Amino acid sequence: MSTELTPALTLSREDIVRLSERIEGAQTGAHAIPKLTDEYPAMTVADGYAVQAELRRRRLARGNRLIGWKVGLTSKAKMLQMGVDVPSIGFLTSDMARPENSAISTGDMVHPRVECEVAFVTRAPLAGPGCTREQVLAATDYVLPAVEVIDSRFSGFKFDLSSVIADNGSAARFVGGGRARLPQDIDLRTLGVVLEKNGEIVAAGASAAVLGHPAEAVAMLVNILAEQGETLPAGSFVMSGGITEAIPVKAGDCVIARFQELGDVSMRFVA
Ligand code: OOG
Ligand code: MG
Repeated sequence: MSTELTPALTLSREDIVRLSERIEGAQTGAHAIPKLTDEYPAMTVADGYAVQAELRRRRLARGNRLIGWKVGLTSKAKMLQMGVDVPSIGFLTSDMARPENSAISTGDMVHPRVECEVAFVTRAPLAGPGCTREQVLAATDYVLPAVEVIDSRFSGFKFDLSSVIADNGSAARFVGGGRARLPQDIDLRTLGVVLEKNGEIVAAGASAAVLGHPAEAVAMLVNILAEQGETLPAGSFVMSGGITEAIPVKAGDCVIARFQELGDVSMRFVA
């Protein structure tokens, strides 16, 4: 699996700004747009990250705080579901956080889906290249269970790697909860998770589905950040990627992710 940012940029600065405005418009208007590669077939991964960086700059300029990062497409189930087999990263800001047990509105999203993820909170800075799982575990304050609500801004939830990176990895909302645990107190590979929607089990898996060990995904994130000249500061919240395939949700749905060792994370969706 290569995450190298080659070939380099093909988009002009004007294109990057225009595409970030287009994605931002789709986000705020909750309407789908064609994937970016329909118009820019030569768009590269580096172009995608340039659009994402501009989206982040604009989000922070509006007063939102950077809380951390997400890694996506880190499990076989997710890669198969989306037809993209290279992990990608996206940023998480304060406006995307939702409390556990809360009502999450679907009216301001296009076609939301939920994913069960192991989240990490760091207590020391991490920098790549060459960041390892061991370094991630040593820098981890605690782990906790999380549900990510993803919402591709692209029609039919269909995209390629460059487009989904530009769209901030479909990031929309996230809920952390359950029980925080020290990483050394549990086996982070064998954590089971059961996802229930309206009382029925709709997905189940184990944490090793995420690159063999979810801390591996955090190391990959740090190394992708390094390719962009960035590091992961202490106190970051990082979601390591969906363990199972993502499940669509609509207004009226109740979702509970039940994690072994880490407890439950629940939410309901309203119009
Ligand atoms: C891309 C984001 C994937 C994950 O956990 O794998 C992701 C998508 O599937 O829309 O967040
Ligand atoms: Mg995810």
